[in-house]
Order: sequence, then structure tokens, then C-alpha cells
Amino acid sequence: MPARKQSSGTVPPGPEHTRTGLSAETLRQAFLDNLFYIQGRFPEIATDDDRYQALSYTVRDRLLHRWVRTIQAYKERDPRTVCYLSAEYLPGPHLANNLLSLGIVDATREALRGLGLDLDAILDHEEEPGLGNGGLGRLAACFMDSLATLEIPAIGYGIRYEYGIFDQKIQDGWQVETSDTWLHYGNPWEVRRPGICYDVRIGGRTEHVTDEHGRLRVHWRHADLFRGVAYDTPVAGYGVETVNLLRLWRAEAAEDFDFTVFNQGDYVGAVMRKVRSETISKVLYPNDEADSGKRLRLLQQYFFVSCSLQDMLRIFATTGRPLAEFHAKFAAQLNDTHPTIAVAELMRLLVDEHGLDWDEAWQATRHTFAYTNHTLLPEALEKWPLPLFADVLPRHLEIVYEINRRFLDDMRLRYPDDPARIARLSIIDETPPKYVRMAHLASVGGHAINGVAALHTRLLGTTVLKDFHDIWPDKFQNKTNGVTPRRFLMLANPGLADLLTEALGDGWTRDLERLRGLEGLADDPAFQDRWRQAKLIRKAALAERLRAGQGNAIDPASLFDIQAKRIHEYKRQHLNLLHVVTLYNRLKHAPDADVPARTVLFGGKAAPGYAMAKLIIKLINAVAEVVNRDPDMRDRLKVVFVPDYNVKVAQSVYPAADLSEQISTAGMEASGTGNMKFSLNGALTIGTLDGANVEIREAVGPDNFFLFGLDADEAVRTRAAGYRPYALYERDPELRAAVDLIAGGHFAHGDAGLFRPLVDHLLGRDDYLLLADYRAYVDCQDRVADAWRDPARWTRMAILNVARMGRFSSDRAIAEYCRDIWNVAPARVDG
Ligand code: GPK
Repeated sequence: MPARKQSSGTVPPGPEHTRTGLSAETLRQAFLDNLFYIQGRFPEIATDDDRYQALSYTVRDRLLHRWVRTIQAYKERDPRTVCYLSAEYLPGPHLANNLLSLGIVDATREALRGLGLDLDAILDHEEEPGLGNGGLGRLAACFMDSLATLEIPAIGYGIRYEYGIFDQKIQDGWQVETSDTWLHYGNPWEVRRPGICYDVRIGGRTEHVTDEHGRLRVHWRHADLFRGVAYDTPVAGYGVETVNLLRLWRAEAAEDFDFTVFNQGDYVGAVMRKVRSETISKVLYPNDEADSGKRLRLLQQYFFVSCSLQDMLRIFATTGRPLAEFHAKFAAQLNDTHPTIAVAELMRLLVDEHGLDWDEAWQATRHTFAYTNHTLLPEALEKWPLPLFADVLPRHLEIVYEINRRFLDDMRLRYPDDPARIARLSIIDETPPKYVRMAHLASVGGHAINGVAALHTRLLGTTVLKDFHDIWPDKFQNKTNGVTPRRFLMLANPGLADLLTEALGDGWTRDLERLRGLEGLADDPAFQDRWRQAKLIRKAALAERLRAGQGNAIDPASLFDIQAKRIHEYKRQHLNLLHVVTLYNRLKHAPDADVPARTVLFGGKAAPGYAMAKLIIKLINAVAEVVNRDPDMRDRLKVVFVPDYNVKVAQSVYPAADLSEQISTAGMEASGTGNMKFSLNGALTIGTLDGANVEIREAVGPDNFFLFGLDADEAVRTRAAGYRPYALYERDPELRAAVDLIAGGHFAHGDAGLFRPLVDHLLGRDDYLLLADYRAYVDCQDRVADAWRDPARWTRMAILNVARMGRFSSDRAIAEYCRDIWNVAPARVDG
């Protein structure tokens, strides 16, 4: 049927507005229509899932119109486009966010109420796509939100993992992993595009031949072939018409797989190989701050990067511009080193497949890519063993060698007498079995390198990438992370959002700096009252959720002291525990002591292979068990582990916090983004001078931030001076008592062996300087308790935190990337 032209764009035929209208009445009609025609149900027999699907398709229809118009606008205007390359995305539940972006939350609620249905119950049914581990994946999702909201042409490229991050169960206090089956009920948000698919080759060998024009040509005789198929998810900007694209690749068997050649008629064997092809996008590696060296992981990285670059080349071909101008069309961001093989792959595509000469191709490549580093942890800096790399990507190894040869030739001219420096700069680490250093490839192959907070960027340039900073100081930039106020304030904390809008108008939702207008209200008693009310409602809601889930009764009036993030020794959840055990000891010795009631909550997953992190989870639960059933602790101290921390849970955790624990060893947390989400929801931070904490403290004012502990330079000096944690343990009676209680088996039914590895590490090495910071931390927590006793003071501090958090919007971060790294501008899509 021919499309019917309307003023708003291309609208397919159908009952008036059934697929576009935004009124409650049309939404209700569309919902019933979808319930019938997509789910094959009528209201009386519909399940929760039927309702969720029907509503999601209703919303998706409305997004598709904007989506199509956005693509049309981009096609007409041919703007420079951001390609965000990321192995991880953690978008969180889509439905509520899309309702918000479209501005139809209230109309939808009304439409459903008319049918006797509750929107929140339907929202609760969504299984979120856990296609990331933690901060890095969530940052990518915040960036996609801000790119669309700022009307920047952008595509997010990644992997459509069939199994995302595992679900966490707690059994007998231990973390148990179960597989994430987010696709079980189908995914209404994605559009499969069988027509957008690319072949990806691996293995085999190369042949170097001279063609008829006397040009040297390389043929890659691959051993295996896969196919990547695009799955597109719309990403709607808030309050604008722009709907960008998240394009995730699924691995499938290539149709032209030649099983007669490879399998000599072994039909079943050939089918099995096809099944094996699909394993590439099967599962997300569950390591935060990843370790490398796994063949499948390298395959995943190459697979999604190759599909993405081939897709960019296809789009580029439609512009009719010469290939040497590729970089004028695309700005590609490498989200950590995970997609860095893109540097070699783009060179291969341009030189081997499209016949550009090396220098032209290198020029385009260098101007296309920029690299974001997210960690200084040495174990997380990716390097691939050369034999593995050569086996999987023989042609890319040749290209990496050639890039490196040219780079090191330049460097030898610059540093003729410094072979040690040349070896340090090299993309190849010569230590047997030799490695390809991906951070070096990213640094050489792009035009910008950025850290994710001011301190992190400084340390990057003075430590892990110092040699590169020496040669290219101008390549280094800081881009402090940010978070989207749409999901983490408007959606997560509607009560506070309404209060803000009442006080300031709604401009803050797209210009977070406007929160500063709250400063004048910080001491207003009536406003303070309403502020505390809003907080109490979120605390009660979280308490209710936890009671329903685990039978844990917690008092919403107590101080909610929360640490929620991946479990890692450098994040020091166990320092928090040492404080909890110290409070426990104090209360045991002085049951009548006047301490404010506290509920200490933890949430977070441990990498399944990280034994110490899993032991920390066990210790949290073990301490909780003892503390929570001790009558002396009643109404004074409670410890709760919130299981299966994910974006959805996070949205109910941030708004409920009074105190945000950001206590990593200084110099170890690149930025943190949870720190921003807590503070934006009116929690006060207790933290070290690490990552973005430094800038948060500057922004909110030192009086409104509980600072403790060594700074990054002091941490380095402490270690260098021959750190002896045992001496600290001997000297501080409270510390000794806390450690002894854990070591002695008090929290392990008398088993003194259970937490031995943890205690031994603390007393013997203490790599993360817990004991060095213990006293400062506990004393600082006493200051927290003092402040909490004075509600007017506390509330004033909380209001000032929110008022001054504007800088930490991902809109600000994205605007900086656009200006300083990508050189892209908005392309408005008209309604
Ligand atoms: C850093 F290197 C990594 C990684 O593999 N995964 C990950 O989530 C985090 N990160 C940092 O640990 C955080 O400090 C930072 O805020 C976040 O990336 C986003 O930049």
C-alpha cells in the first residue's frame, strides 16, 4: 500500500492515529489492538507479559515514526556522525524511559487505569538487557541518551549477547550465578534487520601477490567465516524528535559456508559448525575491569568491530564521497580498548578491500578514532598473546606490525639513544610469548586519548601512558563522566523531580545546571520538610521492596548508608564492613550508647572467578546474620545485602540513600558514576579523593562532603615507604578488635578458617590500604553520625549537593566530547 503523506512525515495507512496518537484514548485503543493482534489475547485472559508486550509495541510504534524521520533527516543532511563502539551497554528497562522521552507517562497511566490496569505493575515486568558489567556499560547507555537528547547524529555499535550479565542469587550467604535469559519472552524493542549483515572472516593465512598493475596485494585466505546480523533498538531523545540507533550484532552462520570443502560431505558436522558460529555473541564475559587472553573474547571484539566498520563503509558509500574522506563523515569512539582492533580492521578494509594506499588510509584511520581509557589497573590493560592473535587475525597482525614499524621509526629519530623507551612505546610487548598491547594501538591509531575524571586523566599521563604523553601531550584530554538526569532523577525519583520542577520550572531536565536555583532554598524550613518527605517515601519504598523480597524489616527513619557497585577489593566494601563491625563492638560494650540508627546496605555482583570478591559477599551476609539477630543491635544497626544489583534495582536504591559510600583506595577508581547518581538524589558522600569524587567535592563544597583518607600521591608514598599493615593493626585497639572478631570466626559459627584469606591479606599485604585508612574512615563516620543528628543541617547539605551537581550530567560530558574530540554538531529533526 502506498504511504500516506502527512505534514508530520511518512505515516503508513491505518485507523486515524492508532499508531501515532498520544492521547489517553488513542493509547488505550492501540494497547487493546496490540493485545489482540500481536499477543492474540483479550483483556480477561491476558498475562502480565501479554500486557507488557502490548504496551511496549504501542510505545514502539510511536518511536518508529520519529526514528524514520530521524534517518530521513540524516540522509538529507549528511552530517558528521558519532559511532560509539562499545562491547557493553547497560540501558536498563526501556519501557518507562521511552514513555518519559515521548512525554506520555500520564496519558498512558490514564489509558491503563481506564482498563483497570496499573502502569507500575506492567513496568515491573520488564526484563532489562544486562549487556554490560557495570560503570563502563552504563556510561555507554547514558551517553546514548544524551546524544539523542542533544540531537547529535549517532549510532551505538555493540554486541547482542544472548546471555547478558548473570543473575545473582544469594545462597547461604554466598553468591550463586544463574544465567540471564533476557530474551526468553522476546524483545519488543529490537528490530531484526536480516538485510543488514556482514561476513566476518578469521584465521587462515595471507598471500602477498603482485597484481597486473605491479601493485602489491594481500589476499587473506581465511579459515572460518561468520555472519553478523543487525538488531536495532531505538534510542529516543528526551523532549525532542530525534530517535537514534543502537545497532547490536548477533553472530550467525554464514549461508555460503562451504561444507563440502571443509567437511567432505559431513552434513551433521557442517551443521554443528554453524551452531558453533552462534557462540560468538552467546554470552557477555562477566569481568568488570576485564582480564584478557581468551580466544572467544578476541573473536567477540573483532566480530562486532568488523561488522560495525563494514556498516559504516556501506553508509559512507551512499554519500558518494571519496573514501579518503571517511573521517569527515564519522567520529568513532573506542570505549576502552575492547574495540581497538578497529584500528587494524579499518586499515585492512581501506587498503586490502578498497585499494587505498597506506598513507591515505592511515590518515583517514587516525582522524576517525579516539580512545577513552577507563582504568589504571594493570591487570585490566588488555594485551593479547601474540600466538593467539596471529592464529585468529593473521592479516591484522601484519598490519599491526606495519603500524608499529612506522611509529617506532619515527620514535627512533626522536629518541636516537633511548632503546628502553622505544621498547616501552612499542605496540608489541616483547616479553615471551610476546603480546599486542591494545592501549598502545589505540593511542597510536587515534587522534585523542581521554580519561574519565580529572585525577584519572592526570594519572594516565603520568603513569600507564606517560611515554605517550611525553610525545603527544596535546592528544590527551579529560572528559569527566556524567549521568543522565532523565533515568536517574526523573524516572527513579519522581517525587523529588516534581519538587524540583515546582521550585525551578522544568528547564533542569535538559539543562541540569539550573539546579543551582535550589541554593536559595537550602535553609527554607518548609522546603526542607518537603525534601525530607520525598526522601522518606523512597526509603519506605525500598524498605518495602526488601521486606517483600527477603523478609528484612528495616526502618525508613534510620540512616540509609549504601554502597552499591561491583564488588572489588579496590572499591573496599570490606573497609565499610570494618566500620560496621566497629559499630557492633561499640554497641556490644555500651548497649545504651546514644548512636543514631543506621541501616548499612550493600549491593553488587562479583566476577564469578574472583574468589576474594565472593568471599567479601559472604562476609557481608555473615555479618548481617549476626548483627540482625542480636537484640542489642535492635533499632540501632542493621546490615542488608540487596541481591542482583542491576539498573532496575539501582533506580530504587539511589533515591533511598542518605549516605553514599565512595571509599575506593585513592588513585584506583577511574571516575565512578554511582557517586554522581547518589549525590544527584540528595545523598551525602563519604569518600576518598579518588576519581570524580574530587570534582564532586569541589562542586558541592568541602563542607557538604565527608572526606577521609590518603590521597593518591600519599597512597603511592605509603606503599613505597614499606607499608606494614600489621603495625597499624597492633596499634589501634578498635581496628584490632574488629579484625580479631572476623578472624576468630564470630561471624562464621566459630569457623576461624572461613575468612582467613581475607584477614591474612589485610594483615600481610593489604594492597588496597584498608588499614591505613581505617582510623580516618571510622572517625569520619562519627562526623556523619553527628551531622545526621541535626536534620536541618543534614537536609541543607543534601539540598546543596543536588543544587551543585549540574556539571555531572552526561549532557555536559557529551557536549564536551562533541566540541573537543568529535567535532560534530546537532542536526535537528523537525516534528
Ligand atoms: C572500568 F576498565 C573498566 C572496566 O573494564 N569496566 C568498568 O566498568 C569503570 N570501568 C570504572 O571502574 C569507573 O571508575 C568508571 O566510572 C566507569 O568505568 C566509566 O568510565
